[in-house]
Amino acid sequence: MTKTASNLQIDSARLWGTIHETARFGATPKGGVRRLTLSAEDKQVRDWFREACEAAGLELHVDALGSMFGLRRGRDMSKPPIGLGSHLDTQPTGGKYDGVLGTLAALEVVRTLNDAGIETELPLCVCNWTNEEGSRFAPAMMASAAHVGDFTTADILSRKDAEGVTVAEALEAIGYRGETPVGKQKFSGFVELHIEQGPLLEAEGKTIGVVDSGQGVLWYDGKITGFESHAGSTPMPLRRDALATLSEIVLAMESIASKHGPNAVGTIGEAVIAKPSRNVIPGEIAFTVDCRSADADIMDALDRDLRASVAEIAARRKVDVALDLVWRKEPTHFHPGFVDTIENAARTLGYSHRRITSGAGHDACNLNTIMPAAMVFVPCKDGISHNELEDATQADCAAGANVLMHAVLALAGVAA
Ligand code: HGY
Ligand code: MN
Ligand code: MN
Repeated sequence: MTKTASNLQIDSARLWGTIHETARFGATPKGGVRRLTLSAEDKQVRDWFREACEAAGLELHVDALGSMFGLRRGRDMSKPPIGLGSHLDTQPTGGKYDGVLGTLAALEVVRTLNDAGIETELPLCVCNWTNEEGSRFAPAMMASAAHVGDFTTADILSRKDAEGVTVAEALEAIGYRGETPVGKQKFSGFVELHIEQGPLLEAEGKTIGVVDSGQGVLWYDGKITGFESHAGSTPMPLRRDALATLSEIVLAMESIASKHGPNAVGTIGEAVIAKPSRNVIPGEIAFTVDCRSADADIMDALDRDLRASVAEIAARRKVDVALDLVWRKEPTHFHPGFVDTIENAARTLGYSHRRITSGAGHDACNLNTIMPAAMVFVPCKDGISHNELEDATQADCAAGANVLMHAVLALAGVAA
């Protein structure tokens, strides 16, 4: 029986089931998911996703960076598809919903349209983008960045993880170095569903976030070179202590971000002492910096202030600090027409909603640089994400998937 599109609802239990079925790939004792990109666990979920897409009648292809595309034919195949999806890789302390909700909701939309016998005017393309998280290989949103031309495929294939494994080797190891050239899959636009990863929707009791913008991102690689020496016999004034230096830089980052707040954040998330020993003053440390703001001028100010602070600390402590900007992603302003379409879907479906800026980066932010794109948010418990406690409700996940489906139907059109 062909239901009319207007009263269509996704199958909430089926979506919820897929989220929890795939959470076993990389499940952690604390209830999280550790599924680093291109790992054995990522292969498990990719294999599952491939099978599910093909069972839903999608024509699946994989590009040279492992991104997966499942095409659902439309009546008018002369036009590029509307893309929907997200990512299936997680952080080391990841949860069940970050990226997963958007990717599996895209599959659920297709399953629902199949069940209802609905053909869209434009084709649809369900996507799983490789390495959105940027934890194992930098930068984050790596594959969608290459898709829009911010990086060459060769550059990305040569990126190495902490063990020196390249992206190319990792792709081959799991059998996902595809044939399709990166960027060959064209789109008429892209819509991504994601958990908010922040506290606003829950705090305001809103079910849907209509995402109209996203913060810009600055990523730096840092290296501090001090001087190893004896922890017992080196007088304090003579030390060139790399860890004490980093400690000052961490606190400087915190005060710089607070100074430019509330529209600025700064984090030092990684620090590795080169040759650690309890009774040696640390001489060499590698560290990373992540700064963000929705305002490009504030991003420039964060960069200026951080560099000035690092120079002052280094000079005073007689150490060398190298700070290399390895990635700059400008703030995102999503396509107004797509944003309105999402807002209309939320309103028509009767869900409470508000406009919202994304604090996190997403593949849709990259895609928006070459095509119309926008996002749908749903709340997550206490705004927690990138933490094994990450949680969301079945009702909110279903609401987000319904808004995604009706926005996509409005954008792709329903064949007469
Ligand atoms: O870093 C981010 O914003 C995303 O979670 N990869
Ligand atoms: Mn994500
Ligand atoms: Mn994430």
